[in-house]
Amino acid sequence: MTKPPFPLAYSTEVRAALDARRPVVALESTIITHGMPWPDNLEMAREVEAIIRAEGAVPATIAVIDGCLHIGLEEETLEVLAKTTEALKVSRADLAFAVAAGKTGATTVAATMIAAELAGIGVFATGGIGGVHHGAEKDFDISADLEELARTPVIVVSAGAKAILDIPKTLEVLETRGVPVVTYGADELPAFWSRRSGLESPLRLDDPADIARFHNTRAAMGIGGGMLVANPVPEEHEIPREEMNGHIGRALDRAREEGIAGKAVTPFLLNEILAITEGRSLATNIALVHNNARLAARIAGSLNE
Ligand code: PSU
Ligand code: MN
Repeated sequence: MTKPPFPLAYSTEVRAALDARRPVVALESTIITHGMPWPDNLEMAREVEAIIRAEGAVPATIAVIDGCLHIGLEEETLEVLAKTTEALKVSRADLAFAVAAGKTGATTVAATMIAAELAGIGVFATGGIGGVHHGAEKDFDISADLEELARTPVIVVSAGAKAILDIPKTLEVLETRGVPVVTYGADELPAFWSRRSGLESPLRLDDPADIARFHNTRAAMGIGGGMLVANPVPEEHEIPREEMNGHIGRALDRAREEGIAGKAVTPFLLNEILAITEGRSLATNIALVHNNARLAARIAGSLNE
């Protein structure tokens, strides 16, 4: 194999699976370093990997460690990453910066999609994507995740856009940029912690194999870009929308009072909501990531057929 032009490392398990064309699911690392507190973050990361293996696929957690882009993390590395408070949160703009400068960077949805495509991995599981923030008409805070979905051909399995976002505006941007939004098994788009958003899903599919077929058909027709799959959190773990709306409102007020901006907004809001709900939001977040990992593994199983 030719040497890559920058530091790149595959875990043994991922390399073997890719070579044998067995199903692989990419996983992001910002959710580990910036999305959940220690030690729940490590436990979540391990469980998600175990769920993917139990479904017959191989997990590829993606991160930049000391300037090397890792596709799949060995166990010890995952633990070091979960413990660090130093990791950068890297997106399209700064993924290469972390590599060039020898830094440790956790990959967002956007950066994970880039790495997945580079590795030839077609599907990726996360919690929620970034999107259009409330008040974006004033501060232009729109996540680079949306742009990435428009350009990079990877299926992103999420529980919808995080409910801290302006979901109608997020849907509008996705539509403008030609990103299919497919809700799995429901007509209504989910809203992360809640099964309902009050918005009809643009598309619906009920079978992982149909999602894979849709993705492959887009590629065959030369239609570029990725796809967002929204997978509603299981009912027993959801926090109903009416209740979440109150918590989210309070968290948004705090962010405004404290002048939180830029990359810090999403981690701040998640942390605030964790405190307000006394940990319930975290339990739901973990449950929905598990659920997404399972679906992503099933889609991955059909992608190469
Ligand atoms: N989903 C979660 N928790 C998270 C994130 C997603 O359940 O922490 C992260 C993802 O990495 C996503 C990022 O790409 O938040 C969005 O950040 P921003 O809004 O700054 O683009
Ligand atoms: Mn932002």
